Amino acid sequence: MIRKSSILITGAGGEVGSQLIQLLSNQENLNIVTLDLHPLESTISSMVSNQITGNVLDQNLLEQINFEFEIKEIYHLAAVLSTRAELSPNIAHDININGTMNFLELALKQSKSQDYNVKFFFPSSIAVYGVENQKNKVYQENESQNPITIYGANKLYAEKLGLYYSQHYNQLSNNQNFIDFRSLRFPGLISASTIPSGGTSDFIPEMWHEIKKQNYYECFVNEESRLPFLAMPDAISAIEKLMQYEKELPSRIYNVTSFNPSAKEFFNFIKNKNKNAKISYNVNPIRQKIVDSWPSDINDNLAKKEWGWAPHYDLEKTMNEYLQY
Ligand code: AKB
Repeated sequence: MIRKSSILITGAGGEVGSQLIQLLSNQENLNIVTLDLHPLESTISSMVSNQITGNVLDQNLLEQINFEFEIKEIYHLAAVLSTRAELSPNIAHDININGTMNFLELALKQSKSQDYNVKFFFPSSIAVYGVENQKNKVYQENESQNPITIYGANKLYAEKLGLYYSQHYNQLSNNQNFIDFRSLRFPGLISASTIPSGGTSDFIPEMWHEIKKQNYYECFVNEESRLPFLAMPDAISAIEKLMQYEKELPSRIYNVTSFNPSAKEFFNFIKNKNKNAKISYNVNPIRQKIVDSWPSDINDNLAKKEWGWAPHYDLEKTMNEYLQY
């Protein structure tokens, strides 16, 4: 074989990337190639075949990846999250859009050279939604697509790029090869082992980790703030199930969720376990405005219907079995 048959994970050092590597590394004869700005932690790097440290905007690097590997699947996780993106919309656009475009183009090149539709996983977000009243629930994926953040706008446009490369491109250019784009609109994610940074839904995972460490958390949004959430194991199994699904996926882009506590409700769950837990609220107006524009709940019936999605962890299970002190 001229090129090593592999799967490629960008943003591999992030919360989702490191957990995804742990899952995929259990597969026999799977060469995992990773790309991240920073070297992976040693426990994770030991699970991958090739660790590349570099930038998703580096065209020479992408040429080198295309030359060396025969890529069957791409998990493009590299992104600038919502709060951090607001600090520099240009950099966010560059990474979130031009970076994604680079890997869609790589996937198309690989599809053509292998005569095989490379599977492309794209982590979208509830940030694509913009609701007038935070208490609003989004019932369908085509509702309320009015993001107020550059991150949400980036994720929405990147979804459209994915549909272009997986549907319209081959129709317009009667090209036989295209990519098999699949996307999940992730809610907030909470991991027992890692803490997110740069996101706005971070107040829930931060609360748990900070109180675990010092019995206290200063929350950057008000106590009524409520967002849809998934426990990290469910997020990873949703990616696995969606990418392994072999029947047709008409919609390609799906909401997934499980529980949606308010900041106050989540704190009370922690307090039940840790009587010494304390919280204060120091609202950051920008982050509060972002949270208030996101729906307090989303409907994931389309994912349940089209590929059998079903979360394992509700809030009770998450607090009693996954987030154990
Ligand atoms: C963020 O807060 O930016 C992310 C997300 C909800 O997409 N965690």
